[in-house]
Amino acid sequence: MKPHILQLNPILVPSINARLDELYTMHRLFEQADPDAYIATHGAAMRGVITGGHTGISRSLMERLPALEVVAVNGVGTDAVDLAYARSRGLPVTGTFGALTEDVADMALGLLLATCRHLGAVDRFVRGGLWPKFPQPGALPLARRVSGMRVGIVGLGRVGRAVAERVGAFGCPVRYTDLKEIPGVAWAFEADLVQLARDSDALIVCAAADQARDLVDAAVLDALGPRGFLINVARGRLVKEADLVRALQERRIAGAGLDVFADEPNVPPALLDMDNVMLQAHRASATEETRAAMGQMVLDSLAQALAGERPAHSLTT
Ligand code: 8YV
Repeated sequence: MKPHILQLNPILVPSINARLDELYTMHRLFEQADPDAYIATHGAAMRGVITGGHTGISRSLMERLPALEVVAVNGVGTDAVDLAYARSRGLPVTGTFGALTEDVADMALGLLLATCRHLGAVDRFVRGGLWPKFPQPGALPLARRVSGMRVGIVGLGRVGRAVAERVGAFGCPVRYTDLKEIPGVAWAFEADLVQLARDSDALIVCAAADQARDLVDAAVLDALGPRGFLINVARGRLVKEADLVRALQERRIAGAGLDVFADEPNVPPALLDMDNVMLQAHRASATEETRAAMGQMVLDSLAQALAGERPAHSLTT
């Protein structure tokens, strides 16, 4: 009999879905009209869970899955999984560590370039037929140069390093902050986030959210200042969203590029009308290449755990 697997989020790679269907009896909770009733009926059979980084899995759902042997996160963020509870049950929680680094760093660069160079606002200007109506050069404000700007990285993990390397190629001096100084890296450490913001033209949030929230607040934004930009490709709750909205409204910072939000898919309405803000829909890892690699890691983790081995990318066991 094929093992039963509960899937909480869709996977968008057909070959991965086909392989899952070949190997397992798949229970796709997101297709069920009444998820709660579905768990009540089928929960006891589930040996594995597949979830997304942002969705994770609650303790209460894990408690309803007594036969569970593995939680495979199709992502790198494990902040939405109750890791302590998983550990107490000896459950491996796996991630797709390393698979999405390059894409997330690319997204950070895309947001930085788009925000500083007004790509979204000018795209709307051209599409809206405004160029022929306002052909004079002064119709659009001057943008800001990315090359050479001082970049502060918040969280020098895999993604933070990949961002630092990329902006290095743009001639940007880089400093970073993290829980502690990381030996052997080329970039200067700054323990104090407010000081890092003061010394940066752009602050790029790349930190894990397991132990942190509201890192970037009004004090940090004021230190970044009216010529500073904030980019976030990590988690929305690392930034105090109300403080960010206010700082943008009052032009206390120059602009923001955001892929993540505190209450996805809801975006603070005030941001929608701002031309100095570039918005994405939590898309940093959403390329065919990366999602295929992530899906393969999910398949590997399930196979290893269900064969009684410790999954290579387990965080908890
Ligand atoms: C993914 C993420 O969008 O890796 C993470 O933690 O949040 C994202 O890269 C998500 O996990 C896809 O399911």
